Formats: sequence, C-alpha cells, structure tokens
Amino acid sequence: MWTLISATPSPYARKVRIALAEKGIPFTLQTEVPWDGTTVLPNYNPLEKLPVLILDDGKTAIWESHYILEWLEAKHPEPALLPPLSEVDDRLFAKKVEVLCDGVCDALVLCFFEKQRESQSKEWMARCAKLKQRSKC
Ligand SMILES: N[C@@H](CCC(=O)N[C@@H](CS)C(=O)NCC(=O)O)C(=O)O
Repeated sequence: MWTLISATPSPYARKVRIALAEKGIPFTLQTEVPWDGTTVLPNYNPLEKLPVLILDDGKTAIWESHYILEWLEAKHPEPALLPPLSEVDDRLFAKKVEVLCDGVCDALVLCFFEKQRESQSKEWMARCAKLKQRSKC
C-alpha cells in the first residue's frame, strides 16, 4: 500500500488526502512534524517538505502537492478530478483555481510562522488577513 507523509494541519497534505479519497485509492497515513529532528522527510524529498507520497516499493517518492495531484491524475485518471484535455478552457480554469488555492495555502502557512514570532509584524499580518479575505470570493 502507498504511504502518505502528512501533518494534520497541513493544507497541502489535506489536498492530497482528499484527492486520494476521491479516487478511492487506499493509503497509509504517516504523520510527521517536518521541522522535527526525527523526521524521515530528508530521505524522500530534497526540499524536506510534506506531503510526500511513497509508492509500494517503499523507495519511489512523489512530492510537491500540485505535482502529486498531476501524477495521480495521469496514473489514475478515473474518476477524473479535472476536465478532459479536450476541454481546454474548462481545464485551464480548474488549473487557475488550483493556483489560487495553492496561494491561499502559502498565505496560511506564512501567517502561521509569523504568529510563532515573539513580535509580529502588523503589516505582514494585515497582508495575510487580506489574502485570506480575498480567497473567499
Ligand atoms: N509547495 C509545497 C509546500 C509544502 C509545504 O510547505 N509543506 C510544509 C508543511 S504545511 C512543510 O513541510 N514545511 C517544512 C519546511 O518548510 O521545512 C507543496 O505544495 O507541497
């Protein structure tokens, strides 16, 4: 069975978990803290980030959430999560939404790190709030 290295609060890992569930692909969830000294992430992803999808051989690793989704769509096309290649505009629109959602995930993660700082930048937090608000439209 495949293994997904994930962290419960990670929006990128959630995206992949949803795609695997939608496609009905069983997987083992391995929860990690990416910045913990004990993490196995460096063994699989040179960027040391999660999510990482590890295939049956225990060695082949697919990483970077948008690439994992593209890989899943290519290798397990049914059920499709994107409009077909022939529907160019619909597919491009779906990709545009994906880019927006990834940007919102990036903003959330940056907010999270800013909140860990002893003294937070008001400007930075306001920018995060603005991006979060914009993502509702
Ligand atoms: N662009 C990456 C972002 C992944 C990412 O930033 N994951 C965070 C957890 S939410 C992480 O592993 N961070 C560890 C680090 O930055 O060292 C993706 O879409 O997979």
